[in-house]
Amino acid sequence: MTTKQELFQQLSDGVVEYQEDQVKEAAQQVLDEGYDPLEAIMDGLAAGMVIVGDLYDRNEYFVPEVLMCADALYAGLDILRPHVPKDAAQVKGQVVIGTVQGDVHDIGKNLVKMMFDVGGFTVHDLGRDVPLESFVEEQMRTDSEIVAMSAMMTTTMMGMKKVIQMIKEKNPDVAIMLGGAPVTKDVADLFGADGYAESAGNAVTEGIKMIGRLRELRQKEKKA
Ligand code: B12
Repeated sequence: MTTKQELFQQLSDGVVEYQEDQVKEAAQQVLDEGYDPLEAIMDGLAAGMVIVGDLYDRNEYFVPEVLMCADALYAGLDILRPHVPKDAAQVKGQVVIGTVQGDVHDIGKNLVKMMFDVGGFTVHDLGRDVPLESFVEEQMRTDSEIVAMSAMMTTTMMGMKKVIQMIKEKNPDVAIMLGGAPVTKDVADLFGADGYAESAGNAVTEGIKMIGRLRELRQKEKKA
């Protein structure tokens, strides 16, 4: 019996050394041994990508290596993701999600999407490098309560502010959540967003709080 820590280490090492087969084997073993697939994704795969980020920052890795690491991570996610138990109690709401225009970083966005999905939300995923207007159009098409945007570069992050202005003009009731490495709570407040979460782990709790605040607001408006 291989311990949980050993398998999570194999997942993380496999992502860092872009060893897809090692990641696939360890992911399958996580399931065979009955360990928590969500924990394996966060403490194994995502933890490995954080190390990749450091190697990139230290110019030990460049775009080609990082791309292969991302492929290894997704190979593990494809095996583990379907086994993450879904909170099928009741649909908590609808979320439009995507990585903003000019930005192709989607690993973080896909982990947040997964958390909303298993958290019982209906998720409308626009993907990456999403034209700013598409967030507005998809929110109106689906009447989603939450619009969640991801950006991983300081340059592309500025597009979030434009989306918030466009959506709030059309429908001030929509709750807008921001996230991504360069995004902070202060930036989110400055841009006029309704919420921010540092990681996928607390994105759903923040989402539920935002919808709660929104519904309270509507109640007050009705009574007024
Ligand atoms: C992987 C990666 C890539 C991959 C992306 C593969 C993919 N499918 O995503 C590739 C190789 C394609 C890439 C390309 C580039 N990259 Co790059 N990349 C990274 C790297 C190493 C890791 C990012 C990652 O996936 N982390 C792991 C995930 C799990 O963490 P995360 O993304 O931070 O997400 C978590 C939180 O932020 C949060 N979160 C994220 N989104 C959201 C959204 C919401 C709503 C919420 C609530 C939370 C949330 O929750 C997530 C999970 O907990 C980072 C380094 C770093 N330190 O971040 C550089 C980095 C982001 N890249 C960078 C750059 C500059 C580039 C390139 C321009 C390089 C080049 N010269 O070509 C290109 C740009 C391409 C483009 N147009 O977007 C810079 C950005 C600098 C800046 N601040 O602007 C970084 C910071 C590296 C560096 N230090 O310079 N990159």
